[in-house]
Amino acid sequence: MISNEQILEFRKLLESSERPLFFFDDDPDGLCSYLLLKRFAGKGRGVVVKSTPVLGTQYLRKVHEIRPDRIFVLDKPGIEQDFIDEAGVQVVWLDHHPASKINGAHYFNPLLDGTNDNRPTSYWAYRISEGSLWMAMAGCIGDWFVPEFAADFSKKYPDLLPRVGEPGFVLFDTGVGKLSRIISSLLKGTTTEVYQCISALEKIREPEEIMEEKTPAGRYIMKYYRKVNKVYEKLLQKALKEPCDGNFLVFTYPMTKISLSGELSNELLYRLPGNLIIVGRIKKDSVAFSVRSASHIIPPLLKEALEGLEGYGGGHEHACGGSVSLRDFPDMVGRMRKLSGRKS
Ligand SMILES: [Mn+2]
Repeated sequence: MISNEQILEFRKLLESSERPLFFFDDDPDGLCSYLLLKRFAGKGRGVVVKSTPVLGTQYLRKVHEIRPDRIFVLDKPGIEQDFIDEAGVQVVWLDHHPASKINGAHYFNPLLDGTNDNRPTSYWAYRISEGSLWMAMAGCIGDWFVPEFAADFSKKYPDLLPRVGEPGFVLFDTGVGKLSRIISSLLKGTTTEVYQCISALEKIREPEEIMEEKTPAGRYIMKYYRKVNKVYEKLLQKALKEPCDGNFLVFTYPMTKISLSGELSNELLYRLPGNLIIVGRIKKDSVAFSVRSASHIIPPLLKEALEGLEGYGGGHEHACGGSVSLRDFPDMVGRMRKLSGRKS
């Protein structure tokens, strides 16, 4: 876990920064963490790190342009050592992915103490900021996690969460789950679109502005969500018709402008329980994929399935992602099927 002392320490690091720069992951957990911490700090710039799990040296350009006095990295599974060495200012890293070895960063990760506490980044950002409950809730449920403050949330917003339940139920069958999926949709699109959506989201004080389209920012967000959701629904309906034997489901779709693999695999896992789910987005010569399973610890399986193949992957126990060459994708799927103890 991250101790109370560390929470206070993080707060001080935020308060004593004049020009904080936040790099964050492109999902609701990453985005909500950023919004909570930025609102707490009352200043700062945010840069969304898309399409790579590791914050690399290509982002130093942003550091040189924005000239921060401290860098905060939120919900990214990795940072390149060269990025830290060349950033020129202190790097503070808040994350909950398997802990990595890194030098020179001020590293906050609940897994560092050897426990299996992998509560989401937005959970810790909420503890640090004591900010909006709804934003913390949307971030946590986006990462398939129901925090202990869900009960408070349900009391405050009964329409958005009539009762506390399983993560899948909350994410796909309640209002706050929809709110989280709306926030997720804002990160799909071109860089310009994404930053316009984020700045609209920064104006929101209460969820009803979005859910009931009560303010211009809320209407803007809903309009964007509906556009993304149209593409998503089409893919979901197709995936649900895919033959599956109750154990293993593979669904691939051609490169669209937006990646929806993470969201699709989550919903398929919920709608078709018991399956190991692989969703792949076919690019020119590679496949970007998501793997989900409620009953398997995925990272070791995935590591073995990728051995000798041209690809990489990793993530959480029950949710992983990665990329593999188009040529090797069928091999990887075949091995996953075998390794997961399923019929081949
Ligand atoms: Mn996360």
